[in-house]
Amino acid sequence: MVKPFEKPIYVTRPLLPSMDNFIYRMKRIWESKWITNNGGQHQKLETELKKYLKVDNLSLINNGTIALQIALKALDIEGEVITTPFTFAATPHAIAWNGLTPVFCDIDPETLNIDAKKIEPLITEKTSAILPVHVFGTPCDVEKIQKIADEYNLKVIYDGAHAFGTEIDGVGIGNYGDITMYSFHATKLFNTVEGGALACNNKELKQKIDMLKNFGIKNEEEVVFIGTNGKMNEFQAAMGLEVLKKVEEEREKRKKIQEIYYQELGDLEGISFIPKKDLEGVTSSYQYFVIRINEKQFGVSRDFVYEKLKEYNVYTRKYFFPLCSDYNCYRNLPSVAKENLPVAYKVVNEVLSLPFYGDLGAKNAEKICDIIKNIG
Ligand code: T4K
Repeated sequence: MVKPFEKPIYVTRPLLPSMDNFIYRMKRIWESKWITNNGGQHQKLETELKKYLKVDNLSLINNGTIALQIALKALDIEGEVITTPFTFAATPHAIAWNGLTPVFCDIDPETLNIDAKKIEPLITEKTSAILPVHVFGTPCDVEKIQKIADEYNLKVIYDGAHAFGTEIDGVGIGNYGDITMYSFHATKLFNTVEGGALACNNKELKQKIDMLKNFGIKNEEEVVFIGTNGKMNEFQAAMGLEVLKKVEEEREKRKKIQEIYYQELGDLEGISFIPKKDLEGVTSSYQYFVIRINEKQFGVSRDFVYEKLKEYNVYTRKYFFPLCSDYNCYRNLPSVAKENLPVAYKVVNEVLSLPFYGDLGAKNAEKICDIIKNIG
């Protein structure tokens, strides 16, 4: 009989740096009296992340949601934006907050990313962009999406909130589309407490993003765009510089936990992994570990497993339940009709994000598997 955990086990925990190193950096910030607006820490982090993410242009932003809003502004997006209903609230909200209409497209049953085959029928004369999400860090079908965008003259903004470090055949995920957004929220593999960034492959666009995040200011005497305040401050950037030092070690720890989940849960009937093990050519972001539970085969539903795990003090998450297309604020859009989104409506009742962070450790991961095995 497996006993409940003494302390709660959450879906994730933030990766925290050495406190001594962080304090050392704080002292340097104090001495400099420069605490925001493109300071030294900010500049250093931007340079280091550019290398780590293998992108040519990167602009740090104060969080991923504002970054998405800025990306939409930077590309002068108007009218309708095709996106996925299987994502965090921030994705469609950024679209709607910019006065645009999200158009929800169904998802691929394997990757749970937007189904590129279903994008074309949703394009109207009002469509100006596609905003796919690399869900749980799995790359979208970037080639097919780009082909559609080229054919219909659409912009592509990727929500790469989960895709820090994701690569396709060694190419950083931020090199695809016009702009890619990263989130550096506390719950992400790499964090700056709150934070984010935009990657793009064009210097002029990076300059425009830099101005948009700073009120549209070009210089002391010229304000050239309706900008916002999307600046990352020195404390966030200092956190990022210290967290970055620990990211590789964290990825290794997560890799081991992932192996345990694969090994222990792989043979259970009715449990599958999202994405499938070892996607060819893909370097994982190790952001989430997600299973899909087929109630008929496993014997009990996803919701049953979620509730049962709570009794053992394990707090999994049903990311991304409910679908964004089910929120009150989007329910009246024509694209939310259930018959248009059959895969998304099925999948959203089957997914479960298991605890996944380095400090979880092998023993706890094994114990979580034992609990799950005894439920089914
Ligand atoms: N696009 C996508 C696809 C996204 O997933 C997100 C964010 C965004 C855009 C927007 O990016 P940001 O504007 O956030 O940069 C969390 C995060 O707040 C959110 O950033 C993230 N996605 C989303 C998937 O997860 P919640 O509401 O689930 O967070 P919360 O507070 O319930 O935290 C989850 C668990 O993490 C807790 O149960 C315990 C643990 N935790 C959390 C925090 C904040 C800690 O141990 N310590 C902490 O400080 O949204």
